[in-house]
Amino acid sequence: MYLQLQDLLGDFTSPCVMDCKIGVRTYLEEELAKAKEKPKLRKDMYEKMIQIDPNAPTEEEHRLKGVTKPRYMVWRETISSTATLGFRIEGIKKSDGKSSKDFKTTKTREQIMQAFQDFTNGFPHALPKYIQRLKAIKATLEVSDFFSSHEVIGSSLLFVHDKTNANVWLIDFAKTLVLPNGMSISHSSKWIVGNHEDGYLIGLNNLISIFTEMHETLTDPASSLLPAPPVTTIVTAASDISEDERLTGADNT
Ligand code: I3P
Repeated sequence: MYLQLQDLLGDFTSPCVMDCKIGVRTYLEEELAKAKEKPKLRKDMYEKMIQIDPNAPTEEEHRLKGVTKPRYMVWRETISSTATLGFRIEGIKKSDGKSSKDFKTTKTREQIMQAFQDFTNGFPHALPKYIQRLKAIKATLEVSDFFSSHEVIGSSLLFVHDKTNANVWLIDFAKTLVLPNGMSISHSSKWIVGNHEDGYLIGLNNLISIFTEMHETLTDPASSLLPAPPVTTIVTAASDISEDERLTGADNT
């Protein structure tokens, strides 16, 4: 047994990097159950909450100066695009080394597109590569036994490009857990407590749709007058690395 590590930025020169956390839910059902059983107040999360919106905590939370973790995580999901689009931008680092994590309230499709435009500005070759890679990831996930039997929470897609290359990888599997009792999930159905759905494919489909719309607008500016294209089913075949390698990034991380 061995763990293979690879520096994802190794083949890039002055790369631009973006981390998007995927899924409509960012906490485990387990965490929710624990918090219900034994509510633990987090002062740090209360502080983070009031920094963004002093009116977000309830009167009681203000009085206690604390919120539970699931309460904070759900709030974070609804102020960002997680709850509606199934992903959110966690951070972006540009080629000049400047980075920003100021995306906590980046919520609408338009706001996301603006941030993606800023991220890819000056690197038009990145858009078709990102679309191709996202479609390949989707094709692989849709036939993966690993994916259907695991809930994938708090995992990210890492977007990396420089002047000549662009790629996307799956990263962060600390909260990727095998489902109980041989259960399987669709990753695109609505989550209700107990069904373990994570909305991973909702996020992936929206990413494909947004990058596709941006690419079409760039190659045919008149198309920006048309409504957003529907999410397409996958046509791209995955490349020839094994499923495990793709899912865990073992060939790349
Ligand atoms: C953090 C973010 C992390 C979460 C962390 C939160 O909030 O949601 O995903 O870690 O919990 O504080 P924010 O992005 O607003 O700073 P996990 O995903 O590992 O739970 P933590 O403080 O308990 O580590």
